[in-house]
Amino acid sequence: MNINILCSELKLKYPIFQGGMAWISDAVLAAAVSNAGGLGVIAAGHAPGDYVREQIKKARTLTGNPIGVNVMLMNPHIEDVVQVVAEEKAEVVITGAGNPAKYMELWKDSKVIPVVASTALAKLMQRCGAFAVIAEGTESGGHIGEISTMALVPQVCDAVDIPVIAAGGIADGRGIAAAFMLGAVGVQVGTRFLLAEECLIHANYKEMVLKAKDIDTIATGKRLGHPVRALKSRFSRDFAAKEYDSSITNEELEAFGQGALKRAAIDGDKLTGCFMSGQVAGMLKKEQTASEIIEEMFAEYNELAQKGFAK
Ligand code: TUI
Repeated sequence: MNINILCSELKLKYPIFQGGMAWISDAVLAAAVSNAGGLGVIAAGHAPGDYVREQIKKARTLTGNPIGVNVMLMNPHIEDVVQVVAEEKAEVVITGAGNPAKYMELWKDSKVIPVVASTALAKLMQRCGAFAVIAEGTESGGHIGEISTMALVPQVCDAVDIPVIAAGGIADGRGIAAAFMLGAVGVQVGTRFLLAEECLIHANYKEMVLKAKDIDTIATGKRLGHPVRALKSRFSRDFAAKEYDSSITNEELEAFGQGALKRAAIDGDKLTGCFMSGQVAGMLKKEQTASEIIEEMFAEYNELAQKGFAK
């Protein structure tokens, strides 16, 4: 590969970020990805600042390579987490689920890379001093925007002059090639890392990802203003049904979803857990180490490039 700006600026071997998945992306997974030459990312999710500090410190004992922290802006402990991330000087701060403009000055020692689901937010983030943006399409797992990766990435690339990283629907070398074709300089991958050996989620979660077919994810929660993509399950079907039930209040619906991701990731509860996943779950057939995942993806990409991207 030619000189890549993410690799040179962030000291990576490969221009791949591991997605910051709440209750999932911890120090162990992040360090494994960073040791494999990508950017490992610790997810703050809904956790308090102390948890985030402990995870950053732990990751530093497991890898000497750069790491990222994903700050989910709907976190109830957001002000604490914002401070901890500044104090611990993560090389990269990735934000999701909102607009991080008011925190950018505080994070001046880090490279700030907001996730955007629109060109408007991408332009605003460029004006606020973001190093890059992640354009995340609706194929992703978790909290999602409206636009597909195929349509979003080129429009964001045209809207800004800073580097763009593509996310959503990317799980192999073909996805990397497609991202580059759309103008991105790197990729963020979440769902495939659910099947990393270093990803310590409940075995039921991994089994559900392995069994999933192409049509087995569903987006719920539009009524509450934050749609979430997850594997079809008892919980997601119940949630979808309640969403159309006008006798249920938004507060009741919100309460029904409370803690559902933790019940999936930690307890493996197939009945009440929310197993967040992207649409690529149907492509994934095996567990591998983080290093094997990254090496395989870029070997596939390199083979495609060598053939001039022809079949
Ligand atoms: O944030 C994510 N993915 C997530 S966050 C999450 S935790 C959660 N749990 C329950 C409900 C909601 C969240 C699970 N997965 N991805 C990044 C992302 N950011 N996708 C979409 C956005 C986004 C959406 C709207 C970013 C900014 C935005 O608007 C900003 C504004 O206010 O203008």
